Amino acid sequence: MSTFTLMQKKSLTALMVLGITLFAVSAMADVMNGDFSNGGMDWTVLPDPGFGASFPAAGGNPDGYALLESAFQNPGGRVCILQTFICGDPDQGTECTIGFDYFLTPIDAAPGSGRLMVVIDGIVSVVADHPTQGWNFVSYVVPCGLHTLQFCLEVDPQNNAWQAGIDNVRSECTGGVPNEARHWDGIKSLYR
Ligand SMILES: [Ca+2]
Repeated sequence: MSTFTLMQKKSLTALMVLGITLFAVSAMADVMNGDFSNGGMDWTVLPDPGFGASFPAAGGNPDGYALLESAFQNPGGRVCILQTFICGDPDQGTECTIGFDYFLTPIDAAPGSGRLMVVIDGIVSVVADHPTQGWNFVSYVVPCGLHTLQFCLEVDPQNNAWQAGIDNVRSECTGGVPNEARHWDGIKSLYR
């Protein structure tokens, strides 16, 4: 289960287009409440002391989002939000694309003392370890099927207050590479 390779893709709009293109063949399951329109429903919060998560109804991309925070004085550690979900049917699809929007902001912190991580089936990937501007997007490709997805804000000990935001968590199990993939550059322009 943990032997596959996580492939990080920075392709922004192309994957959104891919999702739209393949919607008809991948109607099964998905991340629940990935846009946080229902607060923290379907997400489990795992906070260390000095850390917390909340789900503001506004300020996301848009509306509700998950806000992970460390207190200024904290012993070091992390806060994670977690969800287990089924991305499509492993017999019908080859690739599950997991995408999300995020930001990472130092409130009062030493440079490099905080980082946002995504943990997919126990495999850790650092999403950001420096301040970001506005909302950013990233996606990962894993096999279709059952996955455990965590987002964690990890902060070094002592006087480091950071905030990280997560919104629009989504997954899509695709049945292979579509012909449209050859024309992503052309399609992409339609959505700009
Ligand atoms: Ca939202």
